[in-house]
Amino acid sequence: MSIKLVKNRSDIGAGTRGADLGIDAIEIAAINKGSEYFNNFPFLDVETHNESIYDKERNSFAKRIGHVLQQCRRVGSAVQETFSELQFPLVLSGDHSSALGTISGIKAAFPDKTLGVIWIDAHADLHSPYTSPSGNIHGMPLAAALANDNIDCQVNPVEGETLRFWDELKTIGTDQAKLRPEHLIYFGVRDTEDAEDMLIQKAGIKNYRVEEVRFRGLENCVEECLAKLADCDMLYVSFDVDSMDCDLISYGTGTPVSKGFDQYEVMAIIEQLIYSRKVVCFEVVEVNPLLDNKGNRMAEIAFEVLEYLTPHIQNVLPA
Ligand SMILES: [Mn+2]
Repeated sequence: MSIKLVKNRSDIGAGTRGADLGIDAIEIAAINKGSEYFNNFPFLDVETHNESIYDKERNSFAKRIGHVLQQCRRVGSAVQETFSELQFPLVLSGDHSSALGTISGIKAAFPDKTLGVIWIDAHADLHSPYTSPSGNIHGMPLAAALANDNIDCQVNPVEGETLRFWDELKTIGTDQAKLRPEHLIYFGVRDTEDAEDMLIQKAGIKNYRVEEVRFRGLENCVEECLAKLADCDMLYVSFDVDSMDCDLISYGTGTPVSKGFDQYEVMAIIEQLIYSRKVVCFEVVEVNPLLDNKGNRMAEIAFEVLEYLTPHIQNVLPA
């Protein structure tokens, strides 16, 4: 078994343009470092719908939802196809709405296996069109994966096409929820809205905050996280670069937040997860070089993380 890169240069789930350039920024960081990384792995380019940012008719509660749905289906098919070739999908995406596609692809490939998700992010990404203040779907992938509308916190009227597309988003690749709340664990979430906080509390979703990880020790927290996911047959690790501290690292991401992890903490968390031997897919998202205040720094750090973790993934792949 070997790694295959799935490149999904889509940013239509974000509110700010430029995350579609994140993958190329990471590749340029690799080239400038003299690395052959991107020459060493087979890859698949997922077709995109970035032209849909020009659509005048957009639903304000779930912007470009028809095209995001189609993009998630494409990512899901790419991930499922990668598994069918007995390869490990290492997904590089623009905005984080992609993760619903990735999760759908994993569940379509392994419908009878129980999935655990480790979400390393400053944000909970738990909004639905009913609760979202922005209508940007990169804040909604986990609500769709959990098939939870959080209707108790409804503020937006959702109807017609938006309702139909949202229902379709929740059922890509499967006819039911792809993920159970007890099988979702956050690392580094620190910028949420009330509706998300209420759902996190009600569903009992664990969030390892940056302070907790530092105070209790990173290894202890990851070990406990893996114990909580003991029922899961397979794990998906989703790394949003905004989980890192924007003041320390860079503002090169759509929704930067301070007081996050540094890259070494992220590398150590994911490395320990990999050695559970249950990680079947890893994804890196939300590098936006147009917003970078330090040249191409965010992409350089994202590549540092990728380059460090890849041999560890290879170490645990079946021969
Ligand atoms: Mn995110």
